[in-house]
Amino acid sequence: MSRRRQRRQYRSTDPFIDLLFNALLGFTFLFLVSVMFMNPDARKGRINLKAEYIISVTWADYLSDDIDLWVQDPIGDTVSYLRKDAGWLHLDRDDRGEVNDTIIIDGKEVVYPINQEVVTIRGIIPGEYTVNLYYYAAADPLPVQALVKVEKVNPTLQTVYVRKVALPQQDDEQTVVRFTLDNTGAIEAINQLPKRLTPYALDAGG
Ligand SMILES: [Ca+2]
Repeated sequence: MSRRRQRRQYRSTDPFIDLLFNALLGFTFLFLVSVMFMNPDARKGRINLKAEYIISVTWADYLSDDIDLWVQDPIGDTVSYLRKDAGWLHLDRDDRGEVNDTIIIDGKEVVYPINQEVVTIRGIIPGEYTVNLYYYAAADPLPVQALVKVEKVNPTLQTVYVRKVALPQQDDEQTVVRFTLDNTGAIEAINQLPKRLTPYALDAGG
C-alpha cells in the first residue's frame, strides 16, 4: 500500500515539475543561443587585424604576370616592393606571379597559386591617399585584368571601393583611386586623377 501511495504522490506533482523543467530547459537554450550571437568572436569570418584600411589587388591565379601595388599617404610616404614599411603603411608581400608562388616542403614543390598584394593603413593621417598599379613584368602580350579593393576595417569590415583595372602592357602605371580621409578615418572624397608614384624613368619613345 505504501508503495502505491508514494507513486500516487509522485504522479500528482509530475505535470507541474515537467512544465517547470521544460520551461527552464527552453530558457537555458534560448539564453545560450543569444550569448552565442551576442559574442562577436563567435561570428564566422571575423578578422582580428590591427589596421584601419586594407587595400588589395588580385589578378588571375597561376598567371606569371607581376603586378605591383604602390600606395602613398597624405604626407608623401610611399609603400611598394621597394619599401614595404613607410609611415603607417605596410605591404605584406611582393607577389611576383608564378615566380614566387612555389615553395619546397619536404623536397616537394607546393604551389600557392593566388596572385595578391595587400597594403594595410595602420593609423589615420587625414588627407589624400593614392593607390597605383604598376605592370612590372608581362608574361604574354594580352592585357592583364586586376581587381582592386579598398576595405575599411573599423568598426566593422566594409568594402568602400572596388574597381576592375586592365593593364594593357608591361611598364604601364595607373592611378586606380585617390581617396581623402577626415580625422575620424571616414572617406570624404574620391577621384581617379592620374598621379605617378614610381621612380622609373619614363620611356622617351612613349
Ligand atoms: Ca608584384
